[in-house]
Amino acid sequence: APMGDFITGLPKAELHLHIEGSLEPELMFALAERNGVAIPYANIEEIRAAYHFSRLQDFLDIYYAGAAVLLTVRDFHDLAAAYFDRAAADGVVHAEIMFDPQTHTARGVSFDTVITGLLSAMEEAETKHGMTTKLILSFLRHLDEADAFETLEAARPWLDRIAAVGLDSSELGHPPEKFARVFAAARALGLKSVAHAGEEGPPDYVYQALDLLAIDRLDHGNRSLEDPVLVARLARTAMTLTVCPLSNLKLCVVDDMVAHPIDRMLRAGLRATVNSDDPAYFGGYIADNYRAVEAARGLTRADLVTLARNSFLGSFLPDDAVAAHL
Ligand code: ES4
Ligand code: ZN
Repeated sequence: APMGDFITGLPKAELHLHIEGSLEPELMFALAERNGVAIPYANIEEIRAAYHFSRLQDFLDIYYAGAAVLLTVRDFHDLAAAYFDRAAADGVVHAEIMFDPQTHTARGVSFDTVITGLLSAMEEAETKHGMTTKLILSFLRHLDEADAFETLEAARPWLDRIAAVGLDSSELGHPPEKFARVFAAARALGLKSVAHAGEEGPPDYVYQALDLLAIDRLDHGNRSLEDPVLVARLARTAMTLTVCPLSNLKLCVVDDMVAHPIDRMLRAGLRATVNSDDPAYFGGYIADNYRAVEAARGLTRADLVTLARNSFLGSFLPDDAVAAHL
């Protein structure tokens, strides 16, 4: 398909990717065997068959259970290496990947084990694929503020290799304000910040992420469209939105891909980007996400170029590196 080749060949940055969400059923099964960890599936087909969700929490329950097979430095390396190989094949030349340290420290896997494996795969990807990479430490918002502060403390020896903090997991009932002090502490340490907001949560959560967390980038942000004043502010401030179309479909943030708002976001002047979120769970990597909205919404080549351009503008690369990609 000519448009598919155009999309794959378009150099792009991935800005919204949970590395734990890139754990494919094949690797989950292999790691379960390698580590002697029991998983509630008899085979790979059963794993795939479990991936039907009607809301964010349905997915999160399965995603946290799947992560239980990740134990060693090598496991985290293999997980991330598989993602970088797949992303490179989709034309990703820069990737900013999120990880959820608390998912692992809660199971007795140390912060250092997790980050050592991820960093080694990042270094390898830079050499093997000529791509650049950055790491984002994401706090789990269903846990309390003290747990997030402990996680930030565990990150202290690694701060020169962490670009930003993030905020993910169950959005409803866990507003950004809960983490205002942690984000202020992270900013004081020189970290940038992102937060999931407006995925299931209301526009008020997006205002909180802007005003109380001072985020540099907004993950999802779909429900901002319900508030024209908020849309105007996001456009005026050139806030990057990391939109994830296949995730939106699987988690019922949109009812149908033909109703996806990606082109409305662009027409409203928003700096929207397309990303894969949890590709092993949502049915595709970044080029699949571009193709899905291109097909459903009739995006033009100029729109696709704008989306890819926005991904570099919204990245945490230094200005000269961004300019080299435009
Ligand atoms: C996530 Cl799609 C999504 N939303 C919130 N938290 C997450 N963690 C992993 N994927
Ligand atoms: Zn996400």
